[in-house]
Amino acid sequence: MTDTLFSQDPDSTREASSADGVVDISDVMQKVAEHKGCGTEGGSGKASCGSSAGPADMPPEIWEKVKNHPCYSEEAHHHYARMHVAVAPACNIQCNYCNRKYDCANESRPGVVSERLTPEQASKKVLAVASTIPQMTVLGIAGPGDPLANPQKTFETFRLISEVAPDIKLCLSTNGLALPDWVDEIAKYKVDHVTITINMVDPEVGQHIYPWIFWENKRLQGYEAAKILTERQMLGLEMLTERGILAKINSVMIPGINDAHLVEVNKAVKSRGAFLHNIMPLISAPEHGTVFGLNGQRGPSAQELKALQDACEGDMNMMRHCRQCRADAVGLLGEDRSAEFTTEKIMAMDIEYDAEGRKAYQQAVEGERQAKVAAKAGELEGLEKAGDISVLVAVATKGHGIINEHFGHAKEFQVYELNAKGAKFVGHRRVDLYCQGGYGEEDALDTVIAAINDCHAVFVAKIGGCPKADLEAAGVEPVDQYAHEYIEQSALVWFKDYLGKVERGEIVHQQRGDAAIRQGALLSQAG
Ligand code: CLF
Ligand code: SF4
Repeated sequence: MTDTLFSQDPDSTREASSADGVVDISDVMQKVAEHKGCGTEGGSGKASCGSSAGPADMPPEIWEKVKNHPCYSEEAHHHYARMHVAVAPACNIQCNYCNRKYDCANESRPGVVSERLTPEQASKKVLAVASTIPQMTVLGIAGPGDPLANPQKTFETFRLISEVAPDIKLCLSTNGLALPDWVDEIAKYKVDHVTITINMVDPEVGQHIYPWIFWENKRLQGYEAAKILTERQMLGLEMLTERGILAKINSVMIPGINDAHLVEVNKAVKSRGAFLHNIMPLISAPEHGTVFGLNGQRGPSAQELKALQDACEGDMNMMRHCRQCRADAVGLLGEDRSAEFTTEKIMAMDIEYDAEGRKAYQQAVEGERQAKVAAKAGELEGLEKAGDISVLVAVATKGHGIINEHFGHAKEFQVYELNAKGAKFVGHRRVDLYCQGGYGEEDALDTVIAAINDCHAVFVAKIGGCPKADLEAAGVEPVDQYAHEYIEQSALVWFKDYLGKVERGEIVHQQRGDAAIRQGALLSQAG
């Protein structure tokens, strides 16, 4: 019976229903808890869903939903892409980290503005992207305002896309205020993945994040506004859980305002059946024109963010690979191909939707994934000598789980934690490009070093002599001998070599310091 809880079959939830047809929420929560299955340990073996869980770690019907969703599976994000269509301009609340000139900062970082689309244009864009990028498996609506404050446009877009491209998963992100009113519509269109941004469960905290909400034709402020918002968010989450729709919770970590409180948020959403919790850093710079940016409210450091994610991981699957992407993002999570798909270019494209070709491509990707997992498993032996030693390493990659990017071309570094349990993805760091048209930019190198300063080594496909020397001077070992090999396998080989040197007394293991999360203007439109 529990196996059917998350089935796409709308009849399946009836098995958890009482005689009058109303689902017993405590019954559902119990089943969710039993069915998380994927554990919360992270690490190399049985990893969390937000990390790299595989089919052995969860019920098959949940695996089917997450296996090629780049946000719901960390492992999938190396191989599969998502796209957003910016069809939802209006919003029904105000967040202090948002400037309405830009996209919804809950799900798309501030600083870039999306091209607004009609549902018809959006549908055409999805076909254009799907026929160009066969690994694009998920269509998300994430703004630029709140999708459920624009329900007609949002659901018309879903309707059109499910007709022309039924193999594409549908996903949406909302602030939750209007969610309870639309859960049945969400289920009707088979939107299997819903994100709610929940930054507090206590209105005392919430009033410092939300200056107002627009509710029942009135603008409400302060404590009263935050109280209604949290009640609606919790109700919406429970309703999603009752219907077997996977809910992810995004939370923005705002030091001094909700950082300590997010542990309570984590407990509250877990107890209501949330599948995954994504704690993201506040991005606030004065040039974004947000209340927090103008007030000088800082975002967390890399280690502050990791410590909070680690503290919550004991209770729940944590997502650590979010790129806070824009409302018209296209591509793998770490890349941005939106400039290839402007309305003008799409309208000029000759589009042929090749469902069979997409399927064949995705089967090849599955083979690649399995080879990568097997390679990693082969290096787990001998790690016990790590004892309490744990190190971070940064990796330059263009995707596919391979070290395949030059140091100077990297716009971000992926960060892995290596310890006695294995290798685990724990985050990424955006950086300024070091290589600017053939020469190295010294200022950019300083920001790269600041961004990976908590790492012992940086794995790259290639690196020049100058940055190599500067990295070494900063205590970060540049490693280029694993070019075009699997990330986790290579990192574990390097780690065992590191442990051998410690054992033989050739080096003394030392913890590294903290690192900076980049705050300024982020990736350019051209990506
Ligand atoms: Fe988009 Fe969000 Fe769906 Fe993903 S993004 S609506 S769940 S398809 Fe993903 Fe982007 Fe992070 Fe969002 S990386 S901002 S979590
Ligand atoms: Fe901005 Fe999104 Fe908040 Fe609305 S919900 S105010 S669009 S960040």
